[in-house]
Amino acid sequence: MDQEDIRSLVKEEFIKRFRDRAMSPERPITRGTAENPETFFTHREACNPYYDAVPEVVERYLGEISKITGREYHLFSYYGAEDADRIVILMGSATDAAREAIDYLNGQGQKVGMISVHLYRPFSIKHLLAAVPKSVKKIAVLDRTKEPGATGEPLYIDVKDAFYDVENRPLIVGGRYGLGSHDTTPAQIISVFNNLAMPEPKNHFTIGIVDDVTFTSLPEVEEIALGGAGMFQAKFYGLGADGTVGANKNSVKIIGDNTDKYCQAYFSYDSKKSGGFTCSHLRFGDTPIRSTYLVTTPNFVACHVQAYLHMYDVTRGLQKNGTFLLNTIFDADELEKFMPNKVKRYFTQNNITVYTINATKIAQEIGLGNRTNTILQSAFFRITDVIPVELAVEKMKAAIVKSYGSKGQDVVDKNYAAVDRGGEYVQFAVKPEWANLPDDAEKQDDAPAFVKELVRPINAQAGDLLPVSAFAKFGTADGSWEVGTAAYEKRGVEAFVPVWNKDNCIQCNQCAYICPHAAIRPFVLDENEIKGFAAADDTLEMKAPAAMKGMHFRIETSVLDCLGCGNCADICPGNPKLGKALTMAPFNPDAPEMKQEAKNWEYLVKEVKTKQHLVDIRTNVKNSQFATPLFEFSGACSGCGETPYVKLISQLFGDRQLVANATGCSSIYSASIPSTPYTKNEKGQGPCFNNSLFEDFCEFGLGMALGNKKMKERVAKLLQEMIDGDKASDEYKALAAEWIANKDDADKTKEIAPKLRKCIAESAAAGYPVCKELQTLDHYLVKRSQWIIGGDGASYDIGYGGLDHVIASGEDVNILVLDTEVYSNTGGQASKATPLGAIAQFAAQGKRIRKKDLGMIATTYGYVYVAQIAMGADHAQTLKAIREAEAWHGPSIIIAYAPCINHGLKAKGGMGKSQAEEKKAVECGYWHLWRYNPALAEEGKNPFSLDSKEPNWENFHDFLMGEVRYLSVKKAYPNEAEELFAEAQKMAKIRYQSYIRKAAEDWSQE
Ligand SMILES: Cc1ncc(C[n+]2csc(CCOP(=O)(O)OP(=O)(O)O)c2C)c(N)n1
Ligand code: SF4
Ligand code: SF4
Ligand code: SF4
Repeated sequence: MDQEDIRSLVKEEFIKRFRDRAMSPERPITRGTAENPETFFTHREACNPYYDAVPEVVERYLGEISKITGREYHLFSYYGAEDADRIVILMGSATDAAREAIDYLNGQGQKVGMISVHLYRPFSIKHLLAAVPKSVKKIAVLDRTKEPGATGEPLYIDVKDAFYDVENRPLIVGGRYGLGSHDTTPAQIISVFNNLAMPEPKNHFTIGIVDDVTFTSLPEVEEIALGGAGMFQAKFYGLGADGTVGANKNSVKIIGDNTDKYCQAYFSYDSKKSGGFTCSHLRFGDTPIRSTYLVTTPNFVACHVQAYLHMYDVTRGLQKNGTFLLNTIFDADELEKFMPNKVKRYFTQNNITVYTINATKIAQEIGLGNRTNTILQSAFFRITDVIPVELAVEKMKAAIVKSYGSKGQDVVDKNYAAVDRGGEYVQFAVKPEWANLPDDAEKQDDAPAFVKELVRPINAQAGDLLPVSAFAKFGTADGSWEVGTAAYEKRGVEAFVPVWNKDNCIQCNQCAYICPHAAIRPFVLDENEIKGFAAADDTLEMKAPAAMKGMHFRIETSVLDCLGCGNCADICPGNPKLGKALTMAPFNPDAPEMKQEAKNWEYLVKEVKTKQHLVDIRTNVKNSQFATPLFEFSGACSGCGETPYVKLISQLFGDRQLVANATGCSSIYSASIPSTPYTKNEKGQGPCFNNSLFEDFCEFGLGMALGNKKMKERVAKLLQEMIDGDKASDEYKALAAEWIANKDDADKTKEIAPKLRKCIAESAAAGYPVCKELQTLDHYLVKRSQWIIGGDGASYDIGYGGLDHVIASGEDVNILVLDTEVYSNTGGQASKATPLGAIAQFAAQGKRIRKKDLGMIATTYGYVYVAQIAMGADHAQTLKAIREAEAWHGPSIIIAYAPCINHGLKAKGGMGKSQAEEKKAVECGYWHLWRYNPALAEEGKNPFSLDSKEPNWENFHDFLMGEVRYLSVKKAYPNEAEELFAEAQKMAKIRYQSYIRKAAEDWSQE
């Protein structure tokens, strides 16, 4: 419909009436009144006539729209057989899947139909009853929601109510579908009609899942290829950021723009921020495409990553006589050896034509590095012939000029070559003898059942096949998930890994300190442990710290968990004469030396005990890294600036840490099923994480802290009862008194807790009731470290009211603000932390107002510990701030600068320079390091200390030009950009001056 058509439906008079009701001092009214009990109810009912009128009005306008468009719309639209005996009632996108199912069943002589609901509230019983054919005997109402404890879901209850007074009313059942965007296919709708055909259809059913616990699910029906004649369906499996998705978007555009074909594309991803799994679902057809679900029965599958043959069920649903394209570095013989039996069997049984291409090699030959996408796109067009090859080639080349023209002819030519060489695919012979191959034996390892039965199938993209019992079995019904599952992923997706040269290593542990993925660590082996270690000769003898003198030191990388960012090698100081101790080398998981590294890692994490108890891990950066990270291998982007902070906190306080996390990148990389990077130490202790909402994370954490405080008070009360009673020994009474006196001291409680636990257990066993109760509460004995973690969007904007409330509460909580200066998780929208001049979404012309100084606001309370940090700029200041914040027995807030992929680091190595970028940010005055420690005020000292040096302002502009978020302002708005940058620098200076003034305050007279 165009604007004029819409205008013809709108009466100016009504718009005027609406506008006349707007607030205006020219004709004032009062709204938002407080209303007392005697009037509210009566007054509330006065609006009824307006609601009552809505259905008729909407129906009338839908009629008008139908006249204009030729498409018929009603409040309740009927589709299907006029004399249907069974119908479904539902609303939204699944109606299209239902339409396909209905056409299919009616084509087979059944009589089925559907009511799609267009106006849900007000719900017009009259219109519904009029829409249902009189022939209908049975109805299934489908709701895309779950209302635990209700007698049924909302639409189902409405429909039942609608038929309450109807004579000979149909039998009505209800069911749930598609929760959490679970795909709803025609096969699932067919199962609903099958259910209705039963003499006693199941009520309160589910579709699309297997519920083998409460048996709600309907029997599955095999997916059928629907969607009309001539429909071409394709699936492309790729690796996050490998260009597969971009190439497919381009293919759809080419086909859509240059033919009469209808096109559809949908791209699905896992929760990894990069290097994850992608699957592109494409449909092309000669008739409109109504398939509102993923491609389940492709004619064509392209697998761009050969390892996926083993990891995912890439042939699932591939139609008989379909086509499969594989990017592989293997020749036919090698591939035959590599290919799983299951895949071979499928190819033979279903007469699949298989092609292979070595796009990896071709890309390298052309000089495109690992960019295989254009080669594979070209191969797709050539193999499938969806449109004439010449046209496809012409259009792909035109798109290349558009995308890369500005980068020079050389880049254009390389991509042209990629298009031309897409024809270098060969057919791979499928052998008849594969038809009955047995499945390959499953690889055995010592992973726990939770990982084998739940985590791995989900990682293998087969989570939709798991039955309800798989979840129920492991006690996940309340939403809890086992910690430490990320360690079993061993993704091996990076192109480069660091290689350690012991001769150049000065044992500073900085590599481990800054690694965003906890993939590189120092290991300290004693005489026993070194004996079984394969790389024993490749270790260094330790000279310091004293407690480790004579032991053996090794820096080891988990090559299968590293994301190849390069930050470790970048910051490694190495030996001043000999050079760096870490260099990045190409990674091939099948190379013997890499396999050995993986084995070394295995040995070191399993057989070598932590030595962290030998030193005080809080004293300095080096010592901190002897502590085992209790946050490892998260799904964050390679080189993420946020995760090193999260990891460090887990090392320092993880054994007694609680985390209340805001929604954002940190909640996604910290807790996306099935991957949990938070893990536990040798004693089974570790951070306990929970995520509430984007907007209430601080209140959520405060709630945890208050609950914890209450329980500690209860413990203290019970211990006092023990002291006052006559059942415990004097020794135990003394211990209890010591705990009460020190219950907020982390170190002391850690020391007392084991002794006290023993005493409580003994007394409980002796039947002392107070101790029996104490025993249930003894996990509160060690002082907990309460962390509240969120991004700048959560902290500066959406959750700011709560943050302010929580720091004002005076309670002992630690807030970590991961400041990426944008809403990173949703693609980089501007927040109040976005600095003036930066381009972000919603600030497309560069932000025009300055960044909020959240830290300075927090200092105004006086009793809040505040720090601004940037790990890459000052390792020691970061450690000190985190340590002080945690030690402060009141609220603390740490604002941590975190480079992010949304910044577009221009430096060679991109996010591999995220730590270096933090350094530059501080050196040029873009970011400042400071701490406000209220403990100092109590001693009559200035609580504010400015930790970063006088910036080198001349580098400010260069710093901005090193990031796309600023550089693109210059490109888009050349006239205004310099002015904006100058203003940005001015704002940074104003900020800096405010810190200088604060640092100079005299507190001696306070
Ligand atoms: C009330 C609400 N609005 C929007 C969202 C969608 N959302 C989820 S995370 C996020 C951005 C988070 O940004 P930030 O707090 O800066 O954290 P980051 O991702 O940068 O770590 C948004 C907008 C939401 N979850 N809740
Ligand atoms: S390359 Fe990056 S992810 Fe790999 S060990 Fe180094 S810092 Fe960690
Ligand atoms: S950063 Fe370099 S020198 Fe320091 S411990 Fe790591 S490898 Fe050794
Ligand atoms: S903060 Fe940025 S770099 Fe880190 S995971 Fe999120 S998007 Fe990636």
